[in-house]
Amino acid sequence: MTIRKIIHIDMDAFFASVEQRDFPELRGKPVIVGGPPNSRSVVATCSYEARKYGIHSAMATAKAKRLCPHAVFLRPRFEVYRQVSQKIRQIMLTVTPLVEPLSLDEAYLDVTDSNFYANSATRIAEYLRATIQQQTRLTASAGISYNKMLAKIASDLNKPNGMAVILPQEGASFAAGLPVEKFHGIGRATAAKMHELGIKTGADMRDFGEKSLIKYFGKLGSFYYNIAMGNDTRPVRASRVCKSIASEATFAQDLHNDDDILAALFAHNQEAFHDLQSKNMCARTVSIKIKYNDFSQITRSHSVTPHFFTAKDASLWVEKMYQNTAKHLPVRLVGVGFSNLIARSDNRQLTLF
Ligand code: TTP
Ligand code: MG
Repeated sequence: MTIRKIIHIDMDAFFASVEQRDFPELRGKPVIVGGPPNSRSVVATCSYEARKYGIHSAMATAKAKRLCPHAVFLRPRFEVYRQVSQKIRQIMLTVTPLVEPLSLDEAYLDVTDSNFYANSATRIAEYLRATIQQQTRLTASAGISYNKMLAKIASDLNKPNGMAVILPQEGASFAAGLPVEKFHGIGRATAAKMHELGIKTGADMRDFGEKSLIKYFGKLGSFYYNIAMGNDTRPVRASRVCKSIASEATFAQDLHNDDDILAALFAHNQEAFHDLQSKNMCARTVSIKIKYNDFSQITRSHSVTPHFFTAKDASLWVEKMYQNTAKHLPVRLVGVGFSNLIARSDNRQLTLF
């Protein structure tokens, strides 16, 4: 079995860093993102300046206010975080299609077969952190190892704005020395139960033995036994592939003439194609959809090989398909969609290095 190369990327103080980026007056200050401090809400996250006061995610905002009365409390702006998240996802997809997002700010990448930087996972991680910083003005930390569990633990070792590598020959002893509560997948209740059994570290877990772990923890016992030795065979699962991309809209007033309808179709073609590109995808099929004022609807599609290279290529077929529609009723909606999607090859990116 080949040894895998897994990278775990995790943005630093994500929501709070976005706020400090967008509002420079907040930089260097304790910033808390979450519900209002006078409510029963909790802290989503806080800046590293606020962490010095002992504030952390999931703490009651009222408590955070007591610990640091002069902190700035902000409501989350999810729309902005989602946009940043998409941007970092795109950057990740330039080095491998095997990207598994865990949350808005975190993902695993399997770069075992990546051609970048002579297949050096460390240099790929450096490239990702630098590119993320360049394109989003936010810092990320990275962990590099031969499985998901160790990569995730490694990304925490030099946080913020740092990275760490756990090599194959180091994994077992690293896991042996790790307190049980530091293993991801061992929650607070399980950790407490292990403590009662005298299990404090990975080494204790290993010595306790697989059979006994199964006896006390059921099926998960085997998983615990394996992670205790730094073994984790879970594959990186690429995020669900997007099946189609479309742009459409209903008109305020029905359109009657061909030129106007075609102009609208071209605009949607442009929009959908642009969306496709921003997701690093290519499409083999283009479709049009037209709804008439009697609420009937038609769709037409056309496929090419290997795929559409430009919006113009697709628009030629959009026009042809429209001209072949026989109906001549006023139109209330038009749309253009792309399907049969494939990931854009990385050749273009490769020349950048
Ligand atoms: P994390 O990566 O856990 O935290 P973080 O990025 O803020 O800080 P760190 O530098 O330690 O990685 O979570 C990412 C975002 O998810 C975080 O910015 C806010 C949100 N979040 C919540 O809303 N509630 C929570 O309990 C946690 C843990 C995170
Ligand atoms: Mg984070």
